[in-house]
Amino acid sequence: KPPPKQIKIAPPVTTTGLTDVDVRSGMQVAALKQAVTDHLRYSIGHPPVATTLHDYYYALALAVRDRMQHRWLNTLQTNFDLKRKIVCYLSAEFLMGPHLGNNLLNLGIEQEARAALAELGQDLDIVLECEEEPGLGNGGLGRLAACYLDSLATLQRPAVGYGIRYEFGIFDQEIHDGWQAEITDKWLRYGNPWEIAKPEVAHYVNWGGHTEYYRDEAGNDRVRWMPYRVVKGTAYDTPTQGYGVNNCNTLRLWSAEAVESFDFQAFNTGDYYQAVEDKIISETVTKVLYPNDEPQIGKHLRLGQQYFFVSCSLQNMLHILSLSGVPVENFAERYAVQLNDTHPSIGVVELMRLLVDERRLDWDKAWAITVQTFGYTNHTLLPEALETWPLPMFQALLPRHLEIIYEINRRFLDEVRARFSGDEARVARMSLIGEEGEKCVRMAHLAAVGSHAINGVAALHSDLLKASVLKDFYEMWPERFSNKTNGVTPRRFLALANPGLRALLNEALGEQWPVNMEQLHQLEAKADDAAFRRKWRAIKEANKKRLADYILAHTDIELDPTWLFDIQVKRIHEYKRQHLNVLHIVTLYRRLKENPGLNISPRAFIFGGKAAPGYFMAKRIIKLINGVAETINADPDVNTRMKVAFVPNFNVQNAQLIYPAADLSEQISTAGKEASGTGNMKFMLNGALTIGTLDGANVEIREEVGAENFFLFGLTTEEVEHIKREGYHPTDCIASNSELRTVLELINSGYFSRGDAEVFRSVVNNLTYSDPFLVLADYAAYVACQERVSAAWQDKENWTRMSILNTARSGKFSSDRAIREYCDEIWNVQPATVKL
Ligand code: 4GP
Repeated sequence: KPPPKQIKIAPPVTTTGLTDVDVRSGMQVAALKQAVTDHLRYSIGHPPVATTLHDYYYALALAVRDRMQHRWLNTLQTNFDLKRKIVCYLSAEFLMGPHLGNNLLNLGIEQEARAALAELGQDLDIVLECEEEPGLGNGGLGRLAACYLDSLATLQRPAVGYGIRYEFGIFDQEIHDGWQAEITDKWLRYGNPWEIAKPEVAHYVNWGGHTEYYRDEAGNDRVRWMPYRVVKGTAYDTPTQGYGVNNCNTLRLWSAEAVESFDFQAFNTGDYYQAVEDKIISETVTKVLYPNDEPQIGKHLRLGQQYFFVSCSLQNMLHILSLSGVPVENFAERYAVQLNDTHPSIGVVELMRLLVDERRLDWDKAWAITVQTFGYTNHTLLPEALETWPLPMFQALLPRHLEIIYEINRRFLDEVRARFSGDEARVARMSLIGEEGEKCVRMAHLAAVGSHAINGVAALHSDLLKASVLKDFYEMWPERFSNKTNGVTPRRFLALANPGLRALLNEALGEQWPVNMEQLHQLEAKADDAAFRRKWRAIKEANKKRLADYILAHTDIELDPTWLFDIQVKRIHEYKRQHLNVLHIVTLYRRLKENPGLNISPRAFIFGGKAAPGYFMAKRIIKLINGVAETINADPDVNTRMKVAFVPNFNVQNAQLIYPAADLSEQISTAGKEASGTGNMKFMLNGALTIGTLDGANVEIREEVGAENFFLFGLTTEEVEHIKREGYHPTDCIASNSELRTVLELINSGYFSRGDAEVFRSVVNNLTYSDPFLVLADYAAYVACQERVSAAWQDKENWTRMSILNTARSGKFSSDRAIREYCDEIWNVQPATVKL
């Protein structure tokens, strides 16, 4: 066929005088209004009588996406032309949160969009609430990945986030009679305007079967993998827009599909239904996100998910490399691949397989490329969270990978023996294969061996990593280790979440602070200005009112915005010690009952967070919080001075209401257990004071803000280890503290469970006889520290001063700082300016 004739099409002129180009890319009110109207008509297609609020959300989202599309294509072209090295962030989770508000902010068109909708008779704030957030993550690590994508685009670094398009994200939490109920998260139910399906971008992923050896044309021995099943992964792209720049990067999520033609056997024998069943099996791979803190769940499928997305991603990188005409030998010069925890660490083996079996590189060359390509971030020291896979299961799913692991291990252990000769105990400890008990593949070891850079996520955590779980690896390769303290994006978690404070900061500092958080230091001088403090307080109180309205609407609990808002929101986990918080609440309750005249600062205790569906103790803790809330909130002796509320379904959307409303941020994990925490940073940014242990990034928060502006309590990591070594007896804590004893007895009596003494027995027994996270050991110090908080709250002016200083000194915790460190010290990735 001859090529199509080139003709020039003039942009059509619409009735409003706007050209088509404007309607798709114009940033003014008229263009946006026309774009929304067009999308309502041509993309959605409901007649006016049937047009819903959700339709307006969808139409505006599409209009915004058009604007991003323009920037996105320019970014891809620029990166291609400049041949820049690209960051590939491999993560099983991306907890992005609602897109619309953030994209309007990053594009700088919030006011225009608001005005355009107003002209159409709609309120932007109400339209924003229609968005169903993509909950493709459990918590910390998934949200960190999302913050990092925001910073990568804002800092103009070429980057792709590679992950999984789960059909069902993290469950929605409802509270039924105080208990958590899990509801399937059907986030794709009404479509997803942010993603662009790319059915032609597809890769094939093998599963199971066996391997065969053969000799190639050149006489070299090679291996062929004869799989039992082939699954097809197709790409869904979500553009991620930088703030105040044209750069717009890609989040590429893979979705599993059956390979129709693969099972011809079944088709040929007429077994159509068998073939359809296989199709269903293939498609379950990306069905659902698994919880991160249930050690045994969905093992087989989870490994399948990990391999699936990692294989698609690496194949995709190789494919793009060859499109660019770059030889495969230069892979590591073009890609910096970061492993977000061990979930994608099978990538080390998969890249070896692709290079050696498929591209026929020799082993040493392939290994050098692999190690130079990968970096590994560890997010937890909890032993039960360190991934291992039983050998038989691994072999059944990935037979070729197990062979490659054996070969990597053989060479690696030779190196260990050469360095530490005679130390066979060390060899056994470091091996990629665990041999004590059931044999298994140790994914953290694989990640450490296959990466040139290994990092923890806060200074303390990185030190503990070197001293505990990865000690042997540190002794082997000290130069691979570094710390990269986490950060959070100030765009979403300050500018977007706290518009009142944003306006005040703009007035005080100009408008550059969201990309230059060190400027916040200039606020320090304002902390002594009484008029500024008044404005600061008014903003906080308005935020508290906004949250109180939300809580009233969702729980029927009415909170007074003039009270101290004391907030703990995060996953429910014993090491995070929500139950320590509850013990303090019950202590205060008893004190008030016994001494009605007691002078306390009135407080609202607010909780939020999901428990893994199979985590018994965490689910009891939710019930306990709600039981205590029910009793206290209904008790007229105390409910004018204290109340308790559990916000259901903690997610990114309601987090944006919660952080700005906090006076006090609860960061009370057992020292040595919380790798970093990022909620602690979001609270600080919004001017909350922290009550916390010396754990994770709390240590650095306290360093930045000053000890006098931080409520510190509790055992240190060394003390925790010491006590555990000596033999910890929680009963001793109870024997020596009659108030603690009474509190535990009250809980155990059924007082907070409508007389049913069974409900909390397991919690009380666990604390009394085991208490693995030293709740009772820290109880007295915590209660005493809370008294200091109450006293400090009485001095409003000084509290406000401290609040201002918290925001003023939070600059270090911007994800921009963290991403600069990764780019400079691990990835070696330079900015690329995108012009339109
Ligand atoms: C979390 C850690 O528990 C948290 O301390 C840290 O701030 C966050 O990662 C980001 O680094 N870990 C997880 C997980 O979310 O699944 O292990």
